Amino acid sequence: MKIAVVGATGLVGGEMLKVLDERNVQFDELLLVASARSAGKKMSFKGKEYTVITLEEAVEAKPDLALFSAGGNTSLEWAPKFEEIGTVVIDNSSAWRMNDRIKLIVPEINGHELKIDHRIIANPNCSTIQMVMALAPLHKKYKMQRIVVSTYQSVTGTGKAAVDQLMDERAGKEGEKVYPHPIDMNALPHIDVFLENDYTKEEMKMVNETKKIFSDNSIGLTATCVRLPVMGGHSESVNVTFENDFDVAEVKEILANTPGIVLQDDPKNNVYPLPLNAHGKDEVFVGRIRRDESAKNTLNMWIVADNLRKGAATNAVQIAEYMIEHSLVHPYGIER
Ligand code: A2P
Ligand code: 11C
Repeated sequence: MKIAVVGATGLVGGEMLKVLDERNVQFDELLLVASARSAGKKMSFKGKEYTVITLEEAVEAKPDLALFSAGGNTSLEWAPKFEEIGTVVIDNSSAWRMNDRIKLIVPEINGHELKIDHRIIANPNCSTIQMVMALAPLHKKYKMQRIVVSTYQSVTGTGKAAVDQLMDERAGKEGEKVYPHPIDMNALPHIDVFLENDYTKEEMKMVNETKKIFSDNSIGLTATCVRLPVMGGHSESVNVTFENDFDVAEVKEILANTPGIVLQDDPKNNVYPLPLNAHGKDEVFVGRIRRDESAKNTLNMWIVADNLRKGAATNAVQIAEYMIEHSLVHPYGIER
């Protein structure tokens, strides 16, 4: 088994390496891939030194599995080249998510959709993953009709350059600006680009990806996505209306018993999910669970997760594990 991490020098790529190590994913060979700018650079994994290679070199090396997190354009151009040589590509960018022939997977929810002929698999957007993780068990029981979500997103979602902008602003230093406004001491209601309908692409990712993951176009969803000077993870205020009524105590019990979810809901003792506490963790944290007293069958909750972990690297590695466990990767390939 030969695994490539494309974007290995980036924030998500670095987290993918950590998660591969922590979960002790078994492979014989590892390829660390980045742009030509980084080719030749040395990186270490499990005490062994690796030289960063280019995408051209990685295709030559014919990996069995490639975890991509090097931006949408890189994925659009290069995922098909790997697909052609039989590599299973798990892509963290938005490039392939809404393509009809590509599966969009959160293993706990729709891993069963993965089949042997799937070569490019899309990892959903981080803010979508954490929300659907918390909603899936409730949807099963009460059936969701409409979701209103507002996000409070970490700068790590934009990548290394954004973390640098925040730190430079804090230190009073000049530097590269990736946001159109200062981010420190600020809140930007603008994540990814604006679209024709005046929503941002991030907001529409939440709408469209949620429907695709649940295979249900009838779910109504509206989102406002906001960037904050936060590092540990994304937070979300979610207001969800169900077809059937619920009992708040039962909602808490369902969430507490769902693998991958941690219930943190003890307001009297100031216990609720926080990005500082979610940082570096794989779980999705849920709290502030309340009935919306202004609408029928409607619930409010607060969902926090490390966007680089379950929102990106952990979910991608879980997809890889699922594909390996279910013999959906050809380690020694047909026609390779
Ligand atoms: P590099 O470090 O060589 O620029 P982040 O989101 O944290 O900024 O990381 C982006 C990742 O994607 C980095 O590993 C970066 O490599 C990689 N990357 C960006 N553009 C390309 C490209 N054209 N080809 C390959 N890798 C790329
Ligand atoms: C953010 N959610 O926090 C974005 C990052 O579509 O994969 C991931 C962008 C994407 O800015």
